[in-house]
Amino acid sequence: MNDRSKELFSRAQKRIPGGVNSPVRAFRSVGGDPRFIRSGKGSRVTDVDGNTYIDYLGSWGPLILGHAPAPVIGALRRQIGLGTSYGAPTENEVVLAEMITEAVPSIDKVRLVNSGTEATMSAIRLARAFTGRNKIIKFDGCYHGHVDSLLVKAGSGVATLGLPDSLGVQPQDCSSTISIPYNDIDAVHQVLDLNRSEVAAVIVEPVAGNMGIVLPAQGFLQRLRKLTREHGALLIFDEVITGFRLLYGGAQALLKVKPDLTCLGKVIGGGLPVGAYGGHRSIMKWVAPEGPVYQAGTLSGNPLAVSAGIAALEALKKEGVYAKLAAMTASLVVGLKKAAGEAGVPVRINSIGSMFTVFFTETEVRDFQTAKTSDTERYARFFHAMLERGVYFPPSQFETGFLSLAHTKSDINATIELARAAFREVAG
Ligand code: KE4
Repeated sequence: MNDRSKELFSRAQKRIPGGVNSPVRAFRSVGGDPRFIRSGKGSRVTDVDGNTYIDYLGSWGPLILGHAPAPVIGALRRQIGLGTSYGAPTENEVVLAEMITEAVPSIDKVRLVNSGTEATMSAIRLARAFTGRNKIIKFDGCYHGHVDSLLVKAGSGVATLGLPDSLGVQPQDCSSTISIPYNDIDAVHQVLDLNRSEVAAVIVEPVAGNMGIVLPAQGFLQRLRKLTREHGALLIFDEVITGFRLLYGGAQALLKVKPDLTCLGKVIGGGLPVGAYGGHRSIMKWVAPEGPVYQAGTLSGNPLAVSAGIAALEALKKEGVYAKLAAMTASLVVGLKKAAGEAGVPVRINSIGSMFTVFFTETEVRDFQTAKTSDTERYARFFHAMLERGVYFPPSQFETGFLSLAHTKSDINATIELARAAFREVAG
């Protein structure tokens, strides 16, 4: 029963575009009406009709500690009585910057912003200024926020320049952006050679999370690092999802590849709005007011968001945190694969650390083309079959599921049991 959600959704659509403040929340790719959430605690969320769900969305990544974790709530309680924003530097911004630079060796200096989009937008501007070049290479299926120059659909063939992927983005906004297939290192080589000394940067999700999970092929990132260095282009890792999610030092620590610039977000805000970009001091010194690359933000380094971020990172520094998350995710994945097999439903599950995606396809998913072989209609039916049973998966085949430190063995076992029934339901 979700009458109250339905009523709120019809009210919302009168005053908010699509009734939501971010498109993917509207359930358009899975159909049906979104559930309006009233509260979250630990591994669960409760909607306005009183239905509770084991939550694998985790607010699209930030909630690695689960909902309303005590360390973050405590930090917010201590801060809120001291005020919410001063528009002046604070000690905690220094503390968070020191934690990030200590955790990520490739980051000597870091600038806090308010979203992942601001982080990638600023990193691109900085790369263009630092190199004196214009062109950007990105990868099909990777999403870096709603930056005009990165809202690009792949042009046909590897050499053609990008085309706008949204109305309102002008052709000239993305005519310097080339989008090529993820994991296609030969295409990278070809494009860098074709655009010799014109490419400012290559921006990549080191583990892609926005086409569902797609892992970098063996050696892909290492060769990307080598090629960009040889061509004088900067390598930007968009770790908005993977930063402090896959390891305390992010995907770059796990995969042992050092980018020139890193974009962060989600986890480092502990559930409040934060983004960040950082890198080698020789590059970061170009950022205003130290250098000529302008970037600003009224609430950048906001005391509430920063105190939540510090509390979250302190909790993640504890011994064994990431091993526990990976082990729990692995047992969920094994159980889901078995449940799908018993129901005769072909799935491919990609996972790494505490991230996973159930693709409804028999094809190995290694880039956007293969991800798109998935049966999105069957995914939609599976999503609702699980939702009705009290399990909240991402409302899109091309998104990532997340576990948190609040998920328990009984959550995992219950999810697998419920999935057994859901897979049977969608088998036909
Ligand atoms: P935000 O501007 O949404 O904070 O971050 C943009 C962004 C940048 N880079 C990566 C790798 C990202 O995944 C994102 C945002 N992720 C999406 C879903 N995967 C956020 C959900 C939404 O758009 O509502």
